[in-house]
Parts: sequence; C-alpha cells; structure tokens
Amino acid sequence: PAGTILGYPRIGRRRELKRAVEAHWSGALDEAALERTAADLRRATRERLAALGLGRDDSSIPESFSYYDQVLDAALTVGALPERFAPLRAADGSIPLAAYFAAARGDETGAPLEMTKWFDTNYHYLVPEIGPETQFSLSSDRFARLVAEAKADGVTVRPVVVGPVTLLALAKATDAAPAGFDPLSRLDDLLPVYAELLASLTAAGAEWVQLDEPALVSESLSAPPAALADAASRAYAVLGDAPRRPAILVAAGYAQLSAEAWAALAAAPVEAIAIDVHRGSVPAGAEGLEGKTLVGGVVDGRNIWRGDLGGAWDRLEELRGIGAKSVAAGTSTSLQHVPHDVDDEAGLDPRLVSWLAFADQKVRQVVALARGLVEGRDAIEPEVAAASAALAERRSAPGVRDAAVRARAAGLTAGDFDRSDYDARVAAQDALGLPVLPTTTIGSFPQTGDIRRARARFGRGELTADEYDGFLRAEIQRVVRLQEDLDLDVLVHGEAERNDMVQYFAELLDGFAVTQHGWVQSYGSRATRPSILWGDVSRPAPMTVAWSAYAQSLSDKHVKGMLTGPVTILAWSFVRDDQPLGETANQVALALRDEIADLEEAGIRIIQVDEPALRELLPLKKAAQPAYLDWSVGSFRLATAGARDATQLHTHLCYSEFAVVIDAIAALDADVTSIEAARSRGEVIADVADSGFSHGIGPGVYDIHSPRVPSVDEIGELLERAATELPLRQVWVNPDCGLKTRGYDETVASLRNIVAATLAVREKVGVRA
Ligand code: THG
Ligand code: ZN
Repeated sequence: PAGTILGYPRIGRRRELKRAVEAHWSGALDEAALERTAADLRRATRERLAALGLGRDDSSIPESFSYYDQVLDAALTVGALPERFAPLRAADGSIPLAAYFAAARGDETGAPLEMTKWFDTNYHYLVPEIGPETQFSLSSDRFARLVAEAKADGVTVRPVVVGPVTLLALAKATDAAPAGFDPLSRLDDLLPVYAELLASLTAAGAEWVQLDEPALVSESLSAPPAALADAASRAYAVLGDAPRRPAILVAAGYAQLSAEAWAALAAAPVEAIAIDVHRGSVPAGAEGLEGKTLVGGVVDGRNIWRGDLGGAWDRLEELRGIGAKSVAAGTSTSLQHVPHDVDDEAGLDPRLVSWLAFADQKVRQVVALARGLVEGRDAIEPEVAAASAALAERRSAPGVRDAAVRARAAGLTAGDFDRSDYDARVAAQDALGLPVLPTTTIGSFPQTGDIRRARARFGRGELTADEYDGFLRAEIQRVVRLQEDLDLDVLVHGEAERNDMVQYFAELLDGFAVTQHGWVQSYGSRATRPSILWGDVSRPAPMTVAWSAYAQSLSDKHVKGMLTGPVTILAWSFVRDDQPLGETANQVALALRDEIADLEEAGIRIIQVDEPALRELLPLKKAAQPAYLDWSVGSFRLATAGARDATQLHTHLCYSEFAVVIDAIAALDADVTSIEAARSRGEVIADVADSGFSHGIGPGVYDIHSPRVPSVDEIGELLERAATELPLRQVWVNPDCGLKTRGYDETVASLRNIVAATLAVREKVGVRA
C-alpha cells in the first residue's frame, strides 16, 4: 500500500475500553463480556480506518489494540512473566488475561511491573523483567486471534508487536539476575519465539507484521546505539530467515534512526522500514534498500497540528530519491499519542479546529499523500492547498502573536532569571518562624467523590457559581482545620478547585484551549486530556490568589501558595510548533511570575511551584539535551526570580532519581525541594549528602502511591538518618507526592504518624538543633 499509520488510539472515542476494563476489574463485567466489548471496539476502529481511506485488504490497517500496554503484550506473549506470577499460568503454561492484569496492576500474588515513560512521550509502559532464568516460549495466541478476528470481518490487518530488540532494551534485569546482567544478552534465546509468533500470524491470515523498534533511535537507553544496531542486525537476519513468516515492516519512529541502525535495517532481509522524517531528516541511500519499501513518517504522530501537507509531500519526494523499491506515506509514530477526532470538539473555536489534526484527520492526511504517490502531486492539490491556507491563516491569526507578550519577552535581561544569594534569602526567611524539621504536604488533598460530583454538577449548570464557590470554601476550611488538628507546620489549601494541575491553569490563561473528548492514554486505563497551547500566553487575571488568600485567612500558620511550573505546563499540553519551546516556556513563566507577585501582595509567604515533569521533555538525542536543560531550568527561574527574599519558594519533583536530577534541582535555585523517593528512601539522603546540595530538601518519607500507612517507627528511622547525615536546617518532612488519589482514612493516619515521628526525632536531636 502507498500509505499507512503506525498505530491508532485504542481507548475508544468515549473511553469505552477504560470503562469496560475498570468494570471488569471491579467484578462488574466478566471476562467474556470484556472480550466482546474489546472486539466491538476493534471492529469499530477497523471500519473507521477503512472509511477514512485505508485499504481493507492490503494490510494498511494496523491492529494496535492493547488491553493495557503494548510492551506488556509483547513481553507476556514471549513468556516473560515474572516468576512471582507463575502460579497464575494456565495448566498448559499459557498466560491468561487474569495473569496479564495481575502483572500490570499487582495483586496478592505479587507487586506489579514497574512503570516508566515510553521514550519522550507522555505514555507509560510496563518494564519487562528479564534474567538469565527467564524461559522464553510462545505463551499467548492473542495476536493471532486478533488477526483472525479481523479476517472474519473481511479485513486483512497488520498486527503491531514491539520488536525483540526494543523489548529487551527496555527491560530490566530480574532480582535473581547477577549484577551487571544485560537483558539484551538474551536476544539469541528470544528470537526463535518471535519466529514462532510470526508463523502463527501467517497461519491466522496476516500478510504483514509491524515490529516496533523505537529503541533504535534513542541515545538515552543503557545500551549504546551501536550495540542496539548490532542487535537489530542479528535479530532481523534471523527473523528475515524465519519460515512461514508475514512480510516484515520494522518501524523505528520517535526520532531519527542512528546511522548504524539505518545501515543495519537497510541491509536486513525485511520487506519494509518505517522511519520518522518528521523529527528526523531524510537519510542518504544505503546498501540493501533496492528491495525494500520505505514508509516515510512525514505526518507527526504525536502533536495535534494539521501541519504543512505540501512540506510532507516534498519529504516523500526526497525519500523517493534515495533508491528504495517504493515509498509509502506514514506517520512518524503510532497515533496513540493523540486524541481520536477533532470533529468531536463542538466547543472549540472553529478557527482553531481548522488548524488541528487529531488521529482521524491524520489518517486522512496519510491517505491523501498516498493518493498523491499513486496518482501524482496534482491529484492532491486541493488538500495541499487547504492545509497551506490553514497554516497561513494560523500564522497571522489574532492571539497567535500578541504584541505586548512579545515586547515583554524581548525586554528580558539576565538579571530577570536570578534571585539574590541563598544566604540572604535564608536570613530573610528566618522571620517565617519555622521549627526544625518542618512538616508539610505536597499540595493536594484527596479528591473525594463529593468534590468530583460538585464539579460535574457545576459543569452541567446544576450548581450556581456561588453555590460551587461556597462548596469549595467549605472544603478548604475543612482541609485547613484538619491540618491544624494534625499539627502540621506548613499548611496547604488542598486544591479542591483543580481538576488537573495543568488544565486548571490552561483554562485561566490566554493562549490555551481545552478539549471535551481529547483523551490520550497515559497508562493502562488512565488517560489525560492535554490542553492545547496555541497562542501567545498571558494572564488576564489572578488565578489562585482568591483561594490561597481565603485559606491563609483561616490559620495563623503559613499556607503555601500552589502553582504549576512552566516546564510541566508545557510537557503535559499539546504545544504550538511554530516557535522554539523555550520561547513558549518563558511566556508561561512570565504569567506565573505575575501570579507570584500577586500572591505576595495577598500576604502569602511560602509559594510552591511544582515541576513534576521537569525532565519529561528531555530529548532522546544527547546533542539536544544541554539546550533543553538550559531553557527548562531558565523558564523556572524566570517564573520564580521575582519573588522577595523573604518569600520562601518551594518546588516538587516526581518520579526522580535524585542522583540523576541533582544538577537540574540545584540550578532551579528553589529554597526548598520536595522529591518523590519511592524506591530507596534511605539512598536519597545519602545522595543529597554526597551532592553537597545545600538548599532545603524534603525527601518523601512515605510512598503515597500505595494505601499502606507508614508506621511512626519507620518514618522516625528515616528522619533520624536524614537528621544525622544532613545539616538539620536543610531537612523537611513530607509525603513523597500529592494526596489527590488517596482516601481520607489512610491520609489522616499517615500524616498523624509523620507528625508523631517528627516530634520524637526533634526531641532526640534537640541538642543539635
Ligand atoms: N496531569 C496531566 N498530565 C499528566 C499527569 C497529570 N501526565 C503525567 C502523569 N500525570 C500521568 N499520570 C496520570 C495519573 C492519573 C490519571 C492520568 C494520568 C488519571 N486520569 C483519570 C482517568 O483516566 O480516569 C481522568 C482524570 C480526569 O477526569 O481529569 O487518573 O497529573 N495533565
Ligand atoms: Zn509528585
């Protein structure tokens, strides 16, 4: 075929899969009913893709369904189920759906697989565990069943499977593995199982298979690019030789293939290679291409802009010149990173809609380009012209460029990015009167059903603005009282008014739009609705001041002002692609800077600017990383550097290995940083001590991601260790992340234990204080 997409959203246009899967987990939907719902969804997707113009019988429709995660699908298909779940295998050794979900979510059998970011996207995959003892064997017929299911409907799909190199490159060693064990060393043992899988797909009626190998573009994995390319060379020599296999498309999206991997794939006995020519450039010809189809990923699979169709065409033309047998149009990545359909967004400004392309619109673009490849460029002139006109209109539309915002950014000087010396700030902040080992929380309190219901009713017009406001004030009052009762030192207002820490600000800032149905899978059944940052950003009015000032009026203790930082706002939104990210980040930073000034004016003395996503946009390519760290850290400093010396600035980072982010944390120059330290609480303290980091630090004393209540003793032990290894004035006491997802029972019990442990440790080390 002349065009295809590398994958399609699987959660369903109205998140049908999420509902079905969660109903199954709760016991309300049995496995057979879940399977029927999933099959209906897959059928709807196939019909949709065919209606949009992909062929029913030429393998251009991918089958990229997953109940939870594509990496887990591949891992369990080849039998890499961690040993602790072995009792859940069926009598014949196969891995049933219940074991799949247990590995994904954990249960009484064992802890779940670890979850981590999929390349530089906001999708999270489950990390396979592979050791010398892992026995690979074909353990599921799910991929083959999906092929047969489509066949029965008259559609020849192309199953999408994470490839063997990427599967191993993303895996971690099992606990049983010896130190230094590299999962990639198991490649030769894994390949026969992939060969068997390929044969089963052929038997089910597949003519093509797509093996996803994005590891081949990354410079951020433990295996270096040359080792990955070498592994690809070996893997595809074996799989290309496998008997009864479908034609193989190796898909290496997400960035430019390394030169070594490009050479390896070009020489491999496979039929097609898909490359990202949206982020990457058109490569030079290579040996072995003459027998292959190149799928040119010219349509961006991970942003929502309609983009430049003429430019995409030009890149396909260039690609046609490098000596492949044929060239097809494609997406740069799976479309799983974008919402389903912009036509669902009745509430968006039609002008904005005309600039956007969600998954269905991107499929249409691919289909148009494919038609151009067959019929010639003239045949698609109307589509190209319409896209160009929309792009031109976008460039000059009001709001995309705001003269006042630009003038302010142009006038920035180096001094706008610096606060005064830390010592001067410490002296000025002495007036806050905080005890040693001050206790606090990260910011959010449990989002109860009551809060969600009130928000929904307000959204539907069933509550007036006054009623909703009254509800939120009562909630804030309750949360402040609770913290006073618990005797925490620095309070928060609890963030009941926020649906999401990014969307809340996006709704209040100019330059953003929010969608109604624009859900994108984050992990498993969970999704987010990223905001769309389309124009110059400014703040028409204060965003958080009224809530913070109200909360502060209720207590003699300090209540923290709570903001989301510029990097996180960008990382969790769809961001304009017509200027460098750093420029956009500085616009957001200036809006936050004004908010901080207004909070100070309102009497708020401690302000937290959260950056949980500080490292999330870190480029896969090493050469691009220093510039990223520069603008990301810079925008945080721009947001915060206007604060008075006496104002104590906090930040919070999630998912961070302290040792890895210490340089960035130090560069932020916040007065106090709280961090998630989930896995190795003690080690973080040692890391801080080793690093020489001198500002305030709150290494989370317990893991909020589990309902377990930490005991006074275990918190006390950690605190004592912190108080011994670090200067006492540096240490803060807090949970490791926001409490939004927790229930009140465990939250209250845990916080009570935190305070008790702190009091005990203060007494013990009192002499030193
Ligand atoms: N906000 C935004 N983006 C994010 C996060 C966030 N991206 C990264 C990280 N956090 C992802 N983690 C989660 C955790 C929970 C959920 C989604 C992403 C979640 N979502 C609800 C669901 O799918 O049912 C829907 C939430 C809603 O109704 O708004 O639970 O914190 N922007
Ligand atoms: Zn966190």
